[in-house]
Amino acid sequence: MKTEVLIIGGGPSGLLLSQLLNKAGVATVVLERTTRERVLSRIRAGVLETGTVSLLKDAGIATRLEKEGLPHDGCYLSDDELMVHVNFYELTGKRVMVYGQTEVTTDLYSAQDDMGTTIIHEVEDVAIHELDQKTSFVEYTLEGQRKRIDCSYVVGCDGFHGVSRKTIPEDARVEFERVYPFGWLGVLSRTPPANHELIYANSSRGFALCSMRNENLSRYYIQVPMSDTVEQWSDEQFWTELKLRLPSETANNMVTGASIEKSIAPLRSFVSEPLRWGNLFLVGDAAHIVPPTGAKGLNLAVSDVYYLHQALIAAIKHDVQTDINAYSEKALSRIWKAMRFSWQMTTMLHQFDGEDSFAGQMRKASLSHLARSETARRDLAENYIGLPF
Ligand code: FAS
Ligand code: PHB
Repeated sequence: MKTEVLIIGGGPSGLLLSQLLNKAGVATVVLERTTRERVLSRIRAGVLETGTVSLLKDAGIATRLEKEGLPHDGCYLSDDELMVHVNFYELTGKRVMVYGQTEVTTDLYSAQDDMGTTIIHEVEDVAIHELDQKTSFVEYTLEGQRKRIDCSYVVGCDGFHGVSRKTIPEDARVEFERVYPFGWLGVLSRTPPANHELIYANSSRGFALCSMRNENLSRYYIQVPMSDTVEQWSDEQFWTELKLRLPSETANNMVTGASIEKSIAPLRSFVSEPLRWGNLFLVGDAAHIVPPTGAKGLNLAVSDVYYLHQALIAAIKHDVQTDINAYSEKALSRIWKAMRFSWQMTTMLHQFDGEDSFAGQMRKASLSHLARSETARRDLAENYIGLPF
């Protein structure tokens, strides 16, 4: 088999890249390790930046998003009883869209079905070869048969644990990492959201987040030690602890209910440079991971797709190499700014093991400054709605 662009990974970045390239007449094949059902069962991101929404519109998959998505003009940050509203729309003229990553991936899959693109599921032992030749090839096993696809380009959209980043020789990679000593215990419940906009809560007991998927589907998180397991947290224990971390008015009015999903996600900041190795390009979580405190994970994957799809179309359709040669540097410039914002939000809102009382005071001072300074709120708003591509 032969194709122009071989995409490894059928998550949001792989499917969005496939959608945009096929719309421009570039042939692709997507190799996905697991099943479509498994991909669609993941509960991940919930907030879409303005740039993400417009690229999804360009990709022709925003119809349901425009109907069911919840536009949010701002969010709240709380510190015990203090509630600070950051009005993105007032401060930047832009807003964000609350629409789950699961829905985005569902919309991408159905658009890809309509387009009749090639997505091969349940592949095993993917191996990438001859990246320094004009034509590369990728091998994989499907139902016990070893297969091969020749291609002009390979794009690693295969997430943090994928094969593509590790195909770049270790001595050619520079990796930057910060592992946080806590995780997020997340709960999904068929209950009305605690607030009309998100609340990022700092408290003397640790971080909490009140988010949502729609008017009757809420998503909540609390910071927990990495040693915790989901089994240790009954629904009742979760709701009790969540309420203790929120302003009392929000806690008292909150509607609780049975969890329909409960999981613990680890938090890390990670970047691997460069994003290109011969005919191989890295996109999304294959190249970088952000703590979800800044709602950047999915949105960063989308901005990588934004840069790379344009570069690949220019190279394949018009034999222009400029953008493809500039991809790594251009994408990394935006990645590092989102990395900084996510790290800043995480350190401002979480308690760290063994920290002294000074650290707690610094968090309180940051939130008190945010309450009083429009400049500080504008800086947060500009980063949260997404820096320009
Ligand atoms: P993904 O990891 O989504 O997709 C990679 C795909 O590649 C997967 O389908 C995988 O099965 C496949 N794959 C892996 N190895 C392969 C191989 N060798 N061969 C073929 N296929 C292979 N972001 C936010 O903005 N907000 C959040 O709240 C948030 N919560 C998260 C919670 C968790 C538990 C995790 C893990 C991530 C979370 N993220 C969040 C980040 C997340 O949304 C990612 O940024 C987003 O999924 C990135 O998309 P992709 O780059 O497509 O990677
Ligand atoms: C979510 O709704 O899952 C969500 C929203 C904002 C974040 C992280 C997660 O920063």
